[in-house]
Amino acid sequence: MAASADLPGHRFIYSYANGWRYEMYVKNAHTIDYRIHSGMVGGRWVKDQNVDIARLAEGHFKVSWTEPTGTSVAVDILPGLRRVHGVIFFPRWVAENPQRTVLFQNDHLEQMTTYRDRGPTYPLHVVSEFATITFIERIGQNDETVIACAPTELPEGFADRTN
Ligand code: FER
Repeated sequence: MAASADLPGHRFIYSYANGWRYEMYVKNAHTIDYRIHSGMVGGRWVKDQNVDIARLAEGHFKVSWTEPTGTSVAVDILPGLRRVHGVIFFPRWVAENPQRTVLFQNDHLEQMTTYRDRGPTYPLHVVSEFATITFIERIGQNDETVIACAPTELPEGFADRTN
């Protein structure tokens, strides 16, 4: 991917240093769809999460947002260097019961905000990790077929592809 290229319309698969593997499709300038292939909340997937995208420099973007669960995330993506750095701020209730968030979140939004409002929120569980981008694909914006099933429903080896 050219260093000057923009994020929207791209799919990234990346592995954090702690072993957690994530897939993000930047659907457009303010929306992502994603799947979590492994890690504390492996199996979770989300469409139409509103995000802020800031271009910090040529080839360096920061994507940040707050989930309906109360989890906040700030991810720096450097496609040309195949590098990511993510900071995830989990509320205490997610750290204590991560499996409650392992689902297709769009079908359970009310349940998630109910958990969020019940808490406990603090102390936050902060995870700060570097990741390596293992797969980049330029798809185009607003394609609803890119993230359209659970990680468990994908063909064997889907997230293992490298390029
Ligand atoms: C990421 C780190 C965390 C990411 C999503 C999350 C799509 C979401 C975490 C959660 O809500 O559990 O790099 O990319």
